[in-house]
Amino acid sequence: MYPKVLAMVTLERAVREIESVRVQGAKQIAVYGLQFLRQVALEQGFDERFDKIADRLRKVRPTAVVLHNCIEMIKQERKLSTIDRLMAYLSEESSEKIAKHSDRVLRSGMTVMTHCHSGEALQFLKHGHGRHGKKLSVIATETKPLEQGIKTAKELTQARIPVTLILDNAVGFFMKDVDAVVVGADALRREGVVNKIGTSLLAFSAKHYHKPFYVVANALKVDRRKDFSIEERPAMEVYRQITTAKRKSLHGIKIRNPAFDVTPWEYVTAVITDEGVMKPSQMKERLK
Ligand code: RUB
Repeated sequence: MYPKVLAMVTLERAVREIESVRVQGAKQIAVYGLQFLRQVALEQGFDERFDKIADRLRKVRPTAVVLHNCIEMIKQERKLSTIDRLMAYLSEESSEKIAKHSDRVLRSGMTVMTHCHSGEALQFLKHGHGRHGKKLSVIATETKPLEQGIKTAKELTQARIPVTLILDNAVGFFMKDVDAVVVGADALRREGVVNKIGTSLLAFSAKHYHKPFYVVANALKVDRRKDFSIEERPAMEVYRQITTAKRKSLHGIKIRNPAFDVTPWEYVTAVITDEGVMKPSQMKERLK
């Protein structure tokens, strides 16, 4: 089915890296996918085998829209320079532009709550803390079941941002102490912001305590797909976190493990994009 055994092995490895969440976050998944597709294009050009490989990659984590949007553009233009342009945009240009808006959102001394591990949200916070000299502190949720929040906490600590790691179910307890919530996005849709499961609970809690809720997302996260689904991950990810003794008594019990949820626009204060800080009304207009 795939052209070369070598390419197939490598493809399967790329799929595993994304599927296992070792490569995670919508932007990183896209950058990783683009690097792989660049190699495929160099080897065999942009023929229909390229399309098959691209389609296989984009289905691995179907909710995140960036890789999908990139593949659509590549299929139209069929040029290496398109891949290079997209990689440059994702790796540098978009984050530099997003960072410029940190003055509009971040103030010195702020405590920010975040969820999961969003490369874009973290770059924004690190930029504000470092280059703009705003001393921030962050409350990071652990993010069950895969605990990407620990990755977030480590990364922030390395950037010398004081961080407190909390359980997901402590969000309501700590919300009164934060000045803002800043999260990333897998997709910006008409229905709202798609991001790691539990994000909507931060948003509901933020609204209750009158705290601003910001989403950091580059323009390739705009999602106009009709065919959209929330990825449901293996029950085992939930199951293996339950102690062995308790697991034995769980036979016959259904476990659900959706990876993302949708936060309706009415809970969002603004989306910080490389094209500007957008109000939900502007985003909705754009998504029409
Ligand atoms: C990651 C997640 C991130 C968004 C945005 O989920 O929900 O908040 O993908 O990330 P998972 P980024 O760990 O399941 O991939 O800002 O890096 O694009």
